[in-house]
Amino acid sequence: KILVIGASGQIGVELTMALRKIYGNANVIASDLREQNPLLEGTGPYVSLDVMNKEMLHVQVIRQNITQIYLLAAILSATGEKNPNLAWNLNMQGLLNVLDIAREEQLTKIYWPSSIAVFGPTSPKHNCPQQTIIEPITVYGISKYAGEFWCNYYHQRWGVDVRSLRYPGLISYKSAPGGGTTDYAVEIFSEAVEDKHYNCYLAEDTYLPMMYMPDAIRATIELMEAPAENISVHTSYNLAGISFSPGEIAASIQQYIPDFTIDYKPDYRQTIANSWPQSIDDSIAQKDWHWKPEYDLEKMTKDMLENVQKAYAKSH
Ligand code: VAH
Repeated sequence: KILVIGASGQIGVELTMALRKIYGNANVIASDLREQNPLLEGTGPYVSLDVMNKEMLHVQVIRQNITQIYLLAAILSATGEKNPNLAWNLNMQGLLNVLDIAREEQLTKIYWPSSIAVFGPTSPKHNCPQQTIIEPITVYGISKYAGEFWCNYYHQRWGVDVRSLRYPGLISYKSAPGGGTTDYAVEIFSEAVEDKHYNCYLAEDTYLPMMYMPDAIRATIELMEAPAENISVHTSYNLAGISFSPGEIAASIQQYIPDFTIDYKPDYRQTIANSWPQSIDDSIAQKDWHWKPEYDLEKMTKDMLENVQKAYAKSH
């Protein structure tokens, strides 16, 4: 039985749906501090849960006979800079609570996402390798990097099978992101459809590593289903999809919406974006569990626009 923590979030909703498809609705319990996402309503069990409350979490794990946990509750990079203490406390304590319970209850597998935000200004900008200089400048990045070493520690010391991916910025239409620096690449689609205009908070040529959600979900499931002996990285795997800039994604949208316009007014998030690599080397994921992304910028833009337009037509 699987428990998904943070199931109402951008990744949580789609991962819960994908896991339910594979393992059966009743075997995947969605949980969140927030209300259940409407997309999950009626599709399977839901419990209200605060990952900071270790006792409550522990009781649920025992009561529901949980054997695997996917921990997706976190505060992202931009929100984290507004409230560093909260970001550190939630991102760290949440993970430690789950790892402790995994050890005590001998859970079979844990999933915890890291991010390309672990990298900092001194890391290589292009094809950033798995092992390199890592000096993050955001509290989110610091918490993810520290978390990676906690995962590795619980694996080495107590044999906890915890697996992790350094996600790039994720683009999706089912459930909105919240508080990330890469959120512009999601907002740009709804603004293009609704207003034919977008005010972008990053500069035109800010290249960042990105990925379309179907690829991210498939990567997660492929990693979790890989035989344990294939897993050579016990901190977190580099993962790559597409790299593009606001200027490039705007041009890609203009192929479908020719009168779409965009303005660039960089804010504090520009500093965060500038500190990250522009592209990622994920050759170890390719080698260990045969990772291969499916979506390029063209294919993603087409699918995103179709779905955002469909949702817009429905609500108007
Ligand atoms: C953020 N989307 O912007 C997240 C991500 C690649 C960064 O982890 O904070």
